This record gives sequence, structure tokens and C-alpha cells, in this order.
Amino acid sequence: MLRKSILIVICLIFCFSLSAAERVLIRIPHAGPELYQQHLQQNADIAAFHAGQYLDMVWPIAELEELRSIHPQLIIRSTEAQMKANLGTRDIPGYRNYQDMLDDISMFEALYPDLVQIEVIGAGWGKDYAQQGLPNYQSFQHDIHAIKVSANVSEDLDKPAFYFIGTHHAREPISMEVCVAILEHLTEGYGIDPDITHILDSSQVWIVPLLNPDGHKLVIDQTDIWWRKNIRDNNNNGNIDTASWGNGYDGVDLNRNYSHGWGNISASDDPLSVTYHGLNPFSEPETSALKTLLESKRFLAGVSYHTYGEWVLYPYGYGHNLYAPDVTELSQLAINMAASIPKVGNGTYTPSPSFGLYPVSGSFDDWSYGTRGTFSYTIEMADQFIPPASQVPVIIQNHLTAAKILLQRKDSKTLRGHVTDAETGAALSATIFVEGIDGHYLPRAPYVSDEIFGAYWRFLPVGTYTVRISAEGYLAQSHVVEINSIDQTILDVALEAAPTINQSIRTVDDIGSPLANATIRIAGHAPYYSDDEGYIMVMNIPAGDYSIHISLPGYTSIHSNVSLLGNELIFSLTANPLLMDGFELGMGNWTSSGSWGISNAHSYSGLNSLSDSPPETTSNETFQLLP
Ligand code: 0X9
Ligand code: ZN
Repeated sequence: MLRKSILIVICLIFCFSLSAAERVLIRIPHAGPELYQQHLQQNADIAAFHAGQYLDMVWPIAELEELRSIHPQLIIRSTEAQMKANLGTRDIPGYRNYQDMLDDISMFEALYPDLVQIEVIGAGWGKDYAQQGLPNYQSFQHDIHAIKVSANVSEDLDKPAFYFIGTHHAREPISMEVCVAILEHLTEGYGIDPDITHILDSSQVWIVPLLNPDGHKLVIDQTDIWWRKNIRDNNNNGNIDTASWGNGYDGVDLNRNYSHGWGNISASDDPLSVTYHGLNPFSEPETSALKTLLESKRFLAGVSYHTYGEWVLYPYGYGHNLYAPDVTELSQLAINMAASIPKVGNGTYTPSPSFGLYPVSGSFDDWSYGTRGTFSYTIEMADQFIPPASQVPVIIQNHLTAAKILLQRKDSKTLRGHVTDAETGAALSATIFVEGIDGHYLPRAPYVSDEIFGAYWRFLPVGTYTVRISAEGYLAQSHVVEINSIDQTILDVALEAAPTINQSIRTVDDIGSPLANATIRIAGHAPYYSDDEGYIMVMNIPAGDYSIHISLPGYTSIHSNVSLLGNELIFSLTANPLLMDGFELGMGNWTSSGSWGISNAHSYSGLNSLSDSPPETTSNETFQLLP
């Protein structure tokens, strides 16, 4: 009895200390994909999902009982008060604010000037608005910093690049802490630990610890502990509208603002939503700053840190079942990294394609892999958004091995080399096409050697491959290479300038009759039009590989990569069908004679087909009308 009344008192204290408008993090145990889909469609703030294990959501307290009546097993994982307490103070190791972060990275730059260089790559909206004189943004004047870590850091040497990014999402501040820990680990280990020494001698590591400094301030200052987005002033009222616990009218979800698949699944066009994708891809200063950095050099691999769920995710994730062209090695590296990171409870992190968590569109990882070819990972750290400050040192320490596994990936199962002009030795930007991996049905940018050094890198599974190296104006070369698990395979290629040729191209129809007035587009040339005999003649073009597009109204266009070597090329175009009819809606398009009619006994597609004696029962009496 006594115990019961104590429980009631505790419960009352607990309940009254929560305001009705407040949100809590709830967990529905054993949730399946249907429940997840249902809440996704209702635009719920989904925090984490492991199919069959749990669905975690940020939920308004006012609507908690309603949800509990449907899911009595529901539990509250953390309250706002707990999350605030978790942030701790800097007296014990805890969460840094913007200034702490800046002081610390500047300290490493001062301590290790040959290894560390800080660059400002952009600023959040806060700085822009403050400079416009808006009073509410004066304490939000934040730059975005990128830290280059490499031996002889001030020189632009021929070293492949890697990245580690923190805080796309404001309420995930440990993602900044892990980035600073990587900086600390690499700098302190250089010259002492042979693995780290080798990493910094042979590569450049770029760390962007705080991509979303404005949003991060809202969380660290406890203005809105659930804030996820940046602080774009969506309603132009000069105020930071965070009043509704993460769902404020302002802000863009930076991890929905990239161009790859932008604006589709799990991204909202409602500015109020926590997953608002912004006005257009790269509408935000944070995402466009990162884009500029990542396009400035070849990044081989990198991690974008988030919380939570204890996952190592790899592309693609903009739809279900999208297995990327490099899936074998993308997943193998994820498996290796995941196995090295202990969970807060038992076991190690779970490797998965990103869609295995849930598909999202416009994300950073898909853009980085899809348009740059970078092996890009999302690591969902920890088992809650803001783990207690006292746990932070252990959790971030647990991620250092995985970071080094990523950085060491280039030392084995890798094809690399330089492409140069055979005569002058100048570096060439050439395409490195690996048969059996490239030309996949899911697009991914081609791997290209860089203009300054002519260097290229490919992570490949162990095996034998035919590799084709091509550059406009040069004769392409094919080479067979062996990739092994011990070290790198080096293939340096000197391309010969292609002789100029006259190339004749002919366009015909399916039965070989000439097609006049077809448009032939060759990359880098003005369009050509075929003559009455179906011919075009391209004069004085360097022999080599070209992308060609041929079109003619009424015919299906052709887009293909071809070698132009001087011998005549013939393209046959297939006429578009005048009418396609699956007979699903009856015989309205046709006049029949005799016993012709519709049968549903067999069909090419759909339910129906045309038959000379319906209803048919055996297949040889029914035929399909193909276009
Ligand atoms: O939804 C996200 O942006 C990430 N999860 S989080 O809880 N930290 O917000 C997951 C992104 C995974 N990437 C893709 N599915 N492409
Ligand atoms: Zn996140």
C-alpha cells in the first residue's frame, strides 16, 4: 500500500513537471514496417526505426494517451528535462558550444601547424541576417569551418581526400564531438602511431565538425532541444520560430537539401515539417558550402555522423532496394567498420544499405556517392539523440577505429594510377571505366582522373577486370588488371593523341531504308542532320570514344557511347508505334470481322488478348498483338 502511494506521488510529480505542449521521445517496441509507413505518411517526427525491434518518435505529450491507447506497450525513452541534463557542462567532458569547438580546433592548429589548417567554407543564415541588422540573429553569427589534416598541410600535394562531417542535424550534437575527437586522435598520433603516420603522409583528411552551427546553438542553449533544421527564416518575420518543439515554421532539413533525388520520399514541402527540403536543391548556405568543398577535389570516402540507432549506412537510400554499382565493396567496408564499433548495450553496429533504415530523398550520402563517386557513409551513433555527457568520451572513442578502417581502405583492393599525355607527359582528365561494375542500371558519376595530377583511384572487389581509360582527343586503351587484398594495383596510362579522321554516320530504319533529317549530337559538337541518303560526314574529328545522341520525330531516340575510328557507322532507329492496345478496355479501337474478339485465357501483359475464337483455353490458339 505504502509502495503504491509512493508510486502515485512519483507519477504525479513526473506528470506535472511536463507541460502539455512539450514533446517526449517515445518507443513502440516490436514495430513493423507497416506501422513505420503509417507514421511516415502522417508526417510524424521519426527518430529511429529497426524493423521488428522498435519505432522511436518525438511525440507531443498532449497526444501521448491517444497513442498509448493504441500501443499499450509504449514507453517514454527520454523527456526534454533528461535531454537537457544530458548536455552537461564543459567542466566535465560534455558537449561543446560553437565557441568551445572553435577554441579547440584552433588549439590543434596552433599545436600542430604542419598538420592542421582551418578554412572557413561558409556561414549559416544567422550571420547573413545579423549583418542585415536583424536584432534576433546577433548572437547567431557563425562560420562553417573545414579542417584539413595532412602531413605538410599547407602544400597541395597529390594525395587522395577523405571527409568526416558532423551536425547536419542540430539535435545530434555528439556528431560534432566525434569529429573533434578524430582531429585530436590523428594529430596526437602522427609520428607516434605508424598507422596514423601513414594515413596523414598518404592522404588529406577534411573534417567539418559543425555544418549546422545555427541550429546547434538552439539545442546547446536549450532553446529547443528537439531542433533538427537550420534557421532559415521561412516566413521572413525576422524571428527564429522554434516555438513548437522541433516543428517550428523556420528552418530547412539539411539532409533533404541535396540534389540527388531531391524532393521525393521522406522529405516535406511544408516549412513547418522537421524534414522540410527547402526551396530547391542547395538552397541553403550550409549544403552549398559542403558541395563546393567536395567538388574541389576527389574524395575517396567519408562519413557523415548522425544520431541515433547504431547503424553504418551506405548508398543508395533514395528509394527501396537500390543496390549501388559498387555495392559489394560499399557493403564490405560498412561491415568492417560496423564490426569495430561496440553498441552502448551488447554487440556491434548494424551495417545496412541506407534504405534499410528508411529511404530519404535529397540526402548528403546519396549526393556524395551518386555525383562524385565517393564511398559515403552515414553513421547513426549511439542509442539516443543526446547521450548523457558522461558517456560521450566512451562513445566517441569507440568510433575511432572505424574512422581509421575507412582511411586505410585505399591501401588494398584498390586500383590507382596516373593518366598522362604520352607525348608531353601532361596530366589528363580521363574516364576510368571498369567492366562489370560501371554501366550499371543505377546511375553513378563516372570515375575521372584529376586535372592537376592525372591521379585516379578505384575501390574494387578482389578479382580480374578489364579497365578502359578514355579521354576526348585521345585513343582509348583497355587493360586487364588483378585486384588483390594485400596491396594496391597500380596502372599508369599514357594516352596517345588520336589522329584526326573523317567519320561517316548513317541513319536507317528497321528495314535498312535511309532516314533523312535525323539529328545527330556528338558531345562537344554542334548538331548534324542526316541527308536524303541518311548520311552525315563529320570532318577532322579526333578518333576516340564519344557520347552520341540520335533523334528523329516518330522514332525512338538512341543514346550511346561509341568509338569513332573512321569506319562507317550505321544506326537503325525503331519507329514509335502508332497505337498500343492491350485490349484491356475492349475492342473500341478496332473493327473486327469473323469471330475475332477478346480472350482472357492468355495475355502478353494485363488480362486480355485478341483471339480469333474467344474465349480461348489453350495458348496456341491465342496470340498477342505486339506494337
Ligand atoms: O533521416 C536522416 O536524415 C538520417 N537519420 S536521422 O535520424 N539522423 O535524421 C538518415 C539518413 C540516411 N540516408 C539515406 N537514407 N540516404
Ligand atoms: Zn541526423
